[in-house]
Amino acid sequence: MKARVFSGIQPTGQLHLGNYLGALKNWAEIQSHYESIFCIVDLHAVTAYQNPVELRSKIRETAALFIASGIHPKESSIIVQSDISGHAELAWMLTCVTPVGWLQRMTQFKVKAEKQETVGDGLLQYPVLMAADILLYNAGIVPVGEDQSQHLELTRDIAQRFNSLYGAGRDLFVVPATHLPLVGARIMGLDDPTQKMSKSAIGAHHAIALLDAPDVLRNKIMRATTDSHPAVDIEAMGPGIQNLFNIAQACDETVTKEQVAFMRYGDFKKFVVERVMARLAPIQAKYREVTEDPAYLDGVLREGAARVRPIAEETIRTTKRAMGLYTAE
Ligand code: AQP
Repeated sequence: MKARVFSGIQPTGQLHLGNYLGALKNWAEIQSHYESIFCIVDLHAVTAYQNPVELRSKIRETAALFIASGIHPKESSIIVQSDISGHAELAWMLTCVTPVGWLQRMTQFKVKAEKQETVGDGLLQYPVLMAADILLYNAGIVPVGEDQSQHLELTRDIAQRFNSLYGAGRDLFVVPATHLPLVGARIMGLDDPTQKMSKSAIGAHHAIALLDAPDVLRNKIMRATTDSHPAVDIEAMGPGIQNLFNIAQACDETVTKEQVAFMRYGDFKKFVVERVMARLAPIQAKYREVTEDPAYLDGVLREGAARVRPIAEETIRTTKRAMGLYTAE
């Protein structure tokens, strides 16, 4: 039996190169080795206010981008989180075994809470819902970018705590492992290479969206923040140059440091533009094809949900039984 993989992306903002290189590309590469479930995590998205009309369309856009990035719907199950009620149900059961101090320590919570006047409970609970997503399917492997490592560590802690409280000597939940990509685990913002590239950052030149037109992405890369050196010094790359190099190498694995040594920054940026364009052009073409037929996308999501629902229902049943909750005989 193949090990099970689970991962997800929020249908918020515009999916960017960090989401692709840190997550989607990795998913596409490993999917055939595992039983893979890839999820559009809309319940996570609403931990911050989302315009309902936009959210509905972003869910479809994200599903289409999964397929355009190389996720095969026949090989992997593509699902929407709110379509499977077990995610929210299990999250409640896990909430009840999670000390609030564990959640308050999460870096992402602290960073996001700082930016809000009133902090919603959902933002604090975010990593418990993420644990529920993974444990619902007893996924052994979770491919994510580096920014999610801390949440994964918390998922392991919650699983272990639940097992020891309710497992009666056995492991009810598989304790999952993190799978980081070798290159591209942390892509930084083009305008500020000390900050992770992020959908919610506001700078117009911060992120390369997967659906950016060629002239838009060229412009963003050519304006990327570097440093005052004239040419690439491969022994001492500043954070901006290092980030652009990581992007080029993650887009094209044949790229080496020697290839870019002593390149003047303008030429180096053109070199990066070419690698990014070559990587994104087929994704954009496939995206257009997939979105031409709305019924196709609905079918993919329906099929994915039908495939995983029995797994989710079984986990809910066994978890409820273990906790002594009511289950109809
Ligand atoms: N900059 C990044 N480099 C590498 N991987 C990244 N990921 C996100 N940013 C980078 C990975 O993408 C997956 C999905 O992320 P998400 O949409 O669920 O939430 P996020 O990590 O919070 O992504 P964003 O873009 O930063 O969204 P906002 O701004 O809404 O918080 C994850 O596997 C993540 O590691």
